[in-house]
Amino acid sequence: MKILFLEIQHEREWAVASIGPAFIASYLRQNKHEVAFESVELDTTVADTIEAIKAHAPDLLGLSLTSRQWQRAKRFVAEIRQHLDIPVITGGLHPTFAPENVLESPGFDYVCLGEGEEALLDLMNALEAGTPPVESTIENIWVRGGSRPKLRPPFEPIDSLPFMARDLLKEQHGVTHMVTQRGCPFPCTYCAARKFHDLYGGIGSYGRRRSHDNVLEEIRTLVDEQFVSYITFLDDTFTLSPSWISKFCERYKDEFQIPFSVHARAETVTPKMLENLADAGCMHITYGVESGSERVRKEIMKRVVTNDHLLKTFKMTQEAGIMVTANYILGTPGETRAEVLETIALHHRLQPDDFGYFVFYPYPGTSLFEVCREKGYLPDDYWQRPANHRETVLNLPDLTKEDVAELYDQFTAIRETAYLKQHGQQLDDSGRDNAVVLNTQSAAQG
Ligand code: B12
Ligand code: SF4
Repeated sequence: MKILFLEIQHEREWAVASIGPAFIASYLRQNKHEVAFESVELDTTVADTIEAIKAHAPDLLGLSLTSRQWQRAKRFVAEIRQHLDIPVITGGLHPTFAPENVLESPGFDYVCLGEGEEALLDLMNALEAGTPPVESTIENIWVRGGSRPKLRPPFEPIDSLPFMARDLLKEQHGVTHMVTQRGCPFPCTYCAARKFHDLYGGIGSYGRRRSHDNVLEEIRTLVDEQFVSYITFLDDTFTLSPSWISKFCERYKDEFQIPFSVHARAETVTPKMLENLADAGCMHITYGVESGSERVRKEIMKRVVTNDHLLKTFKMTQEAGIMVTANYILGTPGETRAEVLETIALHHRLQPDDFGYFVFYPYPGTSLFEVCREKGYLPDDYWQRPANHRETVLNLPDLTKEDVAELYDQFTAIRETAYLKQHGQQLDDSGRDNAVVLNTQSAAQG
């Protein structure tokens, strides 16, 4: 049986958008199913997509969706299904935390809640056997018209998952993406990623980390098979466990000389850890700063780190020879204009090598989404609007839309000045999108 994953590009094209499907693909292949990916580029029409689907001749269509991809995916699937009678399943962040909204849209037959490897295999086996589920009897799979399914526990042992199907990813110039863990235990109220922990509450722990042997074996295999120039560790908080990091650094540097980057939380790093990371080849750490106001961080975002701690951590990281990216969020519910200005002030003191700035967007399932809903800050057409990080969708009492736009422009101006200083040339339009020019991923809203 064959599944075709449609990779729905939106706004700008992302170099790698299908980590989840690449994990699933490997697992399905191991179980004798066929998998293909088809990228729906920004200029790809529905008619082009239909032709591409026909050429692949799949038995099932799969889509992995973040909230940003959702609006375009919804339109495409509705139209595709008017022409093709192929069942559609979707999974990933958005369908997991807004399943009812997805299943209300025409064309979607199944939503996968949470991890997809075993659930999709069970569904494909059932479809292949000619017994498609009519109720949500397969754990994690919500059938259109059925009730919410039970969840199976998170996959264990995580080391037994096959390595991602890299042949399906569009990794370029030897830049390789690695995932060594699933889950992040922190309580950040704006974060969609942490909601997986809540989803699995009572069933099993979502937080799992691969063993050093397993991670190093994957890198070894890659190095044997292809040119690897740089590794981007995509884990939400790579520095979660000091003992894991210490052993990893020791073994990694003995075997590889490949530079890499990670995402971290300032509270989780120590001078010794930074020294070890730098020694092993870590070139770049992205920290979520989010706000310059300790009140906003503590009361609204549930992040208790102090500004002093952030300043020390940034200094320590740069002194260890590691470049630093800071990510900021502006326009959270309850934040004032003066507090956003505190973020700008802190940015000037932190002096990161690069930074990303994101207007707060209330992702379904997050605590702050609930706050916005309860307080009436969400627009009436919330579910019809595309998610974005450039302008606020909220009707906030303490910050007007104009305030947020003007403050966002202040960040853009700072960025342009920094960029001109560094490169001596104008930013082109493609470089303006959320300032992800040098930065690949926000630990916060990205
Ligand atoms: C890698 C990553 C990226 C990469 C690739 C993104 C992508 N996948 O599209 C890059 C750098 C390009 C990126 C960019 C952005 N990202 Co990003 N990113 C991540 C990150 C750190 C890891 C995702 C990942 O690969 N996880 C590992 C895999 C194994 O897990 P998974 O994706 O959940 O997949 C499993 C299940 O969900 C399920 N599943 C997934 N898809 C499918 C499909 C089917 C058919 C089935 C059955 C099952 C299934 O099975 C998988 C295996 O078990 C997550 C944080 C996180 N922990 O999820 C944020 C995250 C997904 N990103 C986020 C955001 C906001 C962004 C940006 C908007 C950032 C910005 N501010 O500009 C952009 C836009 C990206 C986009 N395409 O919409 C949010 C999404 C929130 C939401 N509700 O949509 C997250 C959750 C971060 C956060 N803390 O809130 N991102
Ligand atoms: S924002 Fe970062 S540290 Fe906080 S829960 Fe999400 S991934 Fe973890």
